[in-house]
Amino acid sequence: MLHIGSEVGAALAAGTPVVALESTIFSELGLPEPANRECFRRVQAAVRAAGAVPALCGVLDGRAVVGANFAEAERLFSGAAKLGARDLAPAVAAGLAVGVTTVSATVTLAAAAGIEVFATGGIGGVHRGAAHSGDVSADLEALACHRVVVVSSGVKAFLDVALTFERLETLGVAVLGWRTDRFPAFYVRDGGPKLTSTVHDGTQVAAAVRAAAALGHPGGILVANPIPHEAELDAGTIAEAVSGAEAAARHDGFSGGDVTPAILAALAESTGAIVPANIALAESNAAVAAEIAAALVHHPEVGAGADH
Ligand code: PSU
Ligand code: MN
Repeated sequence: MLHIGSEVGAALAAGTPVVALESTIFSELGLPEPANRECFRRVQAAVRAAGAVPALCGVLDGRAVVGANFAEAERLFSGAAKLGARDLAPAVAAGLAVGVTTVSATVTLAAAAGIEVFATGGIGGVHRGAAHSGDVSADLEALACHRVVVVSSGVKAFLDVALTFERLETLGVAVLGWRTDRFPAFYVRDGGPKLTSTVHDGTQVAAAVRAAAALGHPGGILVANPIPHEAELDAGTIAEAVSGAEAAARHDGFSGGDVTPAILAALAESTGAIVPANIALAESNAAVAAEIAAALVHHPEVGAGADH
């Protein structure tokens, strides 16, 4: 039911650093064609350039795949079924042909496969208006209960960043700013709440992972890496695009798991600079994740990513 690809399996056995990748962001539910494939090409190149092996995750023919090969990746990129953590078991049991995994599902699979580091663009979180809709991404709960380091540029721009940050605290997820003391706001470097921990390299994150394991901390660590300076967008433009995209998704009556893809698609259409910025931050997060994975491998006493 859990299939670990041959390159990833060999890397894990040999102690080569591995970085897990979700597949939703590389499907058309995350980015429009052909930017989705371009994003994957750059993300996996960034992981490899830092000496780590990428492990693209998804569900294919009723198996949860960790480390999709080239042909499997191609199938995932055109996948239309979005799987969160709770959807994994039913999808596998039903023999689903193609399902792309979100952050929550991928973190679950990474933990099951013994992969300690995961990279994405932005995690899901508390949606604006959640007091009414109750829409809170399963990504947060997954971060709280699996010992996996997640590297993201904060949370997606259209969420309620302050409420998401509060929820991370409630859930006990440690948030480390990567060379920043502000929680990044996805397309914009600053703008988020003040952080209590800042790290400057992979070794410092590895030390935090080691401490978390030693102290019995049950869950993961979120490393918040701001979008690269040169790719950063204007906060005003983003605010406007986000309200437009949100209103469009609401008007079209999307609910549940369809909300996020609908807003992402509307955003991508609204402003030309959004997709390149999304790719740039995902690529940067991949490089940071690979550095952390390498630091963990070089400090083996840091402890394996066992679940509680
Ligand atoms: N952020 C992006 N692109 C994406 C996602 C987030 O920039 O494709 C995806 C991730 O897979 C994330 C999911 O886990 O959206 C969250 O969906 P929801 O809000 O339905 O939990
Ligand atoms: Mn949701």
